[in-house]
Amino acid sequence: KRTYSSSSEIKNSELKVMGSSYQTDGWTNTTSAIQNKTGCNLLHNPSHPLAILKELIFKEFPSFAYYDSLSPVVSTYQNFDSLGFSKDHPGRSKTDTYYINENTLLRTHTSAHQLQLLVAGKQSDRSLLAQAKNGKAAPGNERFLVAADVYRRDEIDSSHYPVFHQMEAVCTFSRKEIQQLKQQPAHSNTNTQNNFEAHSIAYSQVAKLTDTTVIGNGNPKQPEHTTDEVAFVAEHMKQSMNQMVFQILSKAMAAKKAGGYQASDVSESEFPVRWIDAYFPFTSPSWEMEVFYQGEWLEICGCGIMKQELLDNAGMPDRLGWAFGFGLERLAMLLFGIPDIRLFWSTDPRFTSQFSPGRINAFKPFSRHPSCTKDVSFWLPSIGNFHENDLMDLVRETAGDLVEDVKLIDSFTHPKTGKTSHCYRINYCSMDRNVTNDEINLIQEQVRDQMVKQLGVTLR
Ligand code: FA5
Ligand code: MG
Repeated sequence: KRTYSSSSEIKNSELKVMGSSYQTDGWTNTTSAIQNKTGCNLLHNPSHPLAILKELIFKEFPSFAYYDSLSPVVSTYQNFDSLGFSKDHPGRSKTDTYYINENTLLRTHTSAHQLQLLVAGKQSDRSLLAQAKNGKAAPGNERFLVAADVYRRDEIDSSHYPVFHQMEAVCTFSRKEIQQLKQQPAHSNTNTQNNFEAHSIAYSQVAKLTDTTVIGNGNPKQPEHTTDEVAFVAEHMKQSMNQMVFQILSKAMAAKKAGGYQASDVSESEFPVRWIDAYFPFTSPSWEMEVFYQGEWLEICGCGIMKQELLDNAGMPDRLGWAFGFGLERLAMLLFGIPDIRLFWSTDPRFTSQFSPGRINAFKPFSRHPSCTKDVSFWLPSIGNFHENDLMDLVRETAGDLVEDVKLIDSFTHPKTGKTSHCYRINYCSMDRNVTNDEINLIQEQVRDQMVKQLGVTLR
């Protein structure tokens, strides 16, 4: 086990991810703790809450092709360039992204597959299309869903984990199709799936949902699109998403009424939805969908009208599209009443035995094992940068999943020397057993040791 922190250490070495070996370089920062997560495949266990939610979403889009086995290893081009991220976009930074090497990384979002799947559809690339689970890819990947694990260097707490899961949707239309769909009289066809009318019927059922969207200046309609086209595609997207959320919440409600839903406090009126203006390099206009849950607006999704340049690059200049990227954990936590994002990774039977395929039920919390906190105070290095995510990875690499959270609790700059001191509190806790103070002391010693070696800090 080692943390790849210094570029000299890892030159000419190899990193194995998902069965393939990659040459490392000065960009490599994928730790073995993260490497070990890449094959976990939580989405392939039908009794896992994330996989249950995934299947429920797939069912809401029966005419879409869907994918859930694409490798997390993608190129920098796929993850960033193909989506129009500028060369200096902060998302590309080593402090935010797990690189395998300069040109290869662990996808930070499922949008990394947008262009690749559109191109595969256009070129009838069998090897990729065959990976669609329901065989709906032919003739072109004009509408598809991708569920997958994504990786981001981030803080550690009950709602952040460096691996989480997203569901991407891409839905494209020819201009002719838009005209036809717009002219279809409402309620005319009960057999339509995923068209405008089907969703407008559903929309009346969710009329209580609020819509606060204003298309602001930084979020314009693209010059290639008419106002009418954008209005249609945006409406289709929002209604599809409202319908999906509504259907899934209805299932949760039904389960609750049937007596299978007790602990979690879901009720129809508790789930208003709103759309907030947002910015993404690959959609314009863009929005974030938020759900009101337990007194707070919770961001669950980013979405928007696809940049025409991406469709042009896919060889589909005659089509328009919408796309969304949902965070599965946040919706799953809400539906199943799961209080901590780390529980999704638990192998404790008290967690895993509570769920079964196709069923939404309330998680019954089991008693937590006692935790053990340790503080560490240090002076920042006088040369070079200190980035918090480096500390997060270092702690995770040393303590594994025993680390529950890491928080900055104090910071000050010495008036005379100008040196800055930080104090972090590390909370250690096991999901399945009691930890001893002696054992945690040993780990804390290793953490302190590595902080000096890897981060160049001076312990106090
Ligand atoms: C994206 O990842 C865009 N790719 C979404 C998108 C797709 C926009 C298609 C437009 C078109 P963002 O970084 O906001 O955007 O993440 C999307 C969702 O993932 C969030 O709304 C949230 O639900 C979830 N998410 C983001 N970060 C985390 C995290 N650290 N832990 C759990 N869920 C997260
Ligand atoms: Mg966001």
